[in-house]
Amino acid sequence: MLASRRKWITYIVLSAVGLFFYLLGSSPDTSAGGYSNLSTPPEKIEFQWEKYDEKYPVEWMVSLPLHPIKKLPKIQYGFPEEFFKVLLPKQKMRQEAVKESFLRAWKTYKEYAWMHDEVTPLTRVPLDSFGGWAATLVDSLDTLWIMDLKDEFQEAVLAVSKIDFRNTEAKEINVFETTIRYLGGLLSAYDLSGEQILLDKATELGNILYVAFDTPNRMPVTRWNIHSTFMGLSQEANSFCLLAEIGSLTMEFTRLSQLTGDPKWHDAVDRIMEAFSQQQKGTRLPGMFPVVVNARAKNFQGRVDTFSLGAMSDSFYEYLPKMHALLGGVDQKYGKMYRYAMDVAKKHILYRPMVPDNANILISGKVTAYSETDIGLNPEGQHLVCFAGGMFALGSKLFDIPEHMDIAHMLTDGCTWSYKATRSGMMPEVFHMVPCPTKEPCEWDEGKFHEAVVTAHFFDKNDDQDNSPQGIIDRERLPLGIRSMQDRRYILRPEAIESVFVLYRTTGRMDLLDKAWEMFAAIEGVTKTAYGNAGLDDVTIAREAVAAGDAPLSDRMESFWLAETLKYFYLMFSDPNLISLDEYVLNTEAHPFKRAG
Ligand code: DMJ
Repeated sequence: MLASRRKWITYIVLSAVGLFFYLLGSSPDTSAGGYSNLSTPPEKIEFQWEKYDEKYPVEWMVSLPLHPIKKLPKIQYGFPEEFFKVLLPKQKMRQEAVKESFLRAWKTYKEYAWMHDEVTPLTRVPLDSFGGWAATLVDSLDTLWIMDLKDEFQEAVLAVSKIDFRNTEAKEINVFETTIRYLGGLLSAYDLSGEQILLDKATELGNILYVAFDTPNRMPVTRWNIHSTFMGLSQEANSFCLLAEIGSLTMEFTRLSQLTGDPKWHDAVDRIMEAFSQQQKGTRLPGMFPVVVNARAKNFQGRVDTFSLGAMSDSFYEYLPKMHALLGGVDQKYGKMYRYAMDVAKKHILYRPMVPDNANILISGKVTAYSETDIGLNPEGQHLVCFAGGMFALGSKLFDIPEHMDIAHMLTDGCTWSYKATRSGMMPEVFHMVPCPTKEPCEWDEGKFHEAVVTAHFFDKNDDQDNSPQGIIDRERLPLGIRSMQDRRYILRPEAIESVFVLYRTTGRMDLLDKAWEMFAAIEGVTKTAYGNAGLDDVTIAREAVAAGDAPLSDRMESFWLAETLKYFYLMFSDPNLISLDEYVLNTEAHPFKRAG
């Protein structure tokens, strides 16, 4: 009794903390815009990093590991000749449809928001949501190259040369978003094209971002008030810091060091990862880290004891195997940390949901660790966590863990199941299911599902409504298997197609081609506007309503639609040798970096 009261209190406190961060706009779920100062009056500053006097210079630097210790295992499936003759040509039309969608958005961006961060897909208005450095332009560079839009690419490169990263009207810089979208975009476009200006710009931005690491313990300020730094005020890392924001700067900073030969960026992020690796055993859920950590105290072991592979944590785990690949396996800590973390995630975070078709799927949830032995599962599902299938597939190949490939299949199928389950054919941002008692399959039990639906909607009870299970299911338009939806939007996110793509490239599972096409057709069918694609506010709206022009669309098209979602769809239907995973490793914004070795 006491324990369950304690759980409720903890749940309420954690929800309040979550809400606090959400309202602050501090979730790495970037739908809120990434900058919390959109409404504050703009103040133009020019940050002259060349004249910046470091307050806490490093005394020694870790050198950049250059040569792979051994050849890493092959990642991609060996597609047979027959595939190239028969199946691949059939994908051409699909690929063209994806390219057409990209071009529609790109043209609107060019015409109405060139050099701004985004263009709004309904009203065609420019929006500066990420520092005003032309986020869509930089984020899309490599997609232009990959889609063989070389003229548009050259025009964009010319425009990149005019971006001045020393100027921003934003008061606060989100270092993580700036790193994955801008730095990642520039580095990848350089890796693909060899255009020197792209590396020069990446270096300019890297030098500015390096100043965020000038703190007493060399942990970076992740929500960075660039104005006060410029005014000469000293800075400290944040004491409430999201795991993903501090723990996934590694790939971009390391790639910059690899390409320039200057080890300082790699050194900066290696210090963070060394600290994580030393503290991995000491958390409430040893092996994993809480979603909020204290960078100011360099304490990564606990603040809020919620653990997840999803929002606020995601790319921290994603970057462990990817760093192993990027460094050619030279640094052993990444593999070690990954295996440890995934053993724990497998045991506690992944769950099998009870579904009407008894599909063989897994969902990645959330847990709260009350103590090392009292660990409570929150059977949540998120679009953001759908990257995990791809991560398990990559990790399975890189570290030779065959069992992880089974998990990769089940997690990815869990996401495609969730797409198919809704009336629009798209997965909601956040929802809850009913977990089976174990990870073994369990039979569908309608009574149990109804009970879960009623409990989940206990606080929404209203005497004027039908509060029976069926009444709630009808009113909320709940698909069977989903007991509640906390966030009904689909905001053009990439994670599900990302896993479908990685799983397809690693296993050659051919049914994924049709699955991917179904997903694309659903998304394009509902979110397409004359000027691009717009996020959908409610995925439970039937396609017929949408066809009648009744889709509740929101006037936002984040840069990841062009940088990630459309790129993954395009690569899905392309020759598997285009951006082979044996040659490239993609950052969390889908920017391919050349692998060592
Ligand atoms: C992207 O910017 C990145 O994939 C990030 O890691 C998480 N979310 C968005 C897209 O959903």
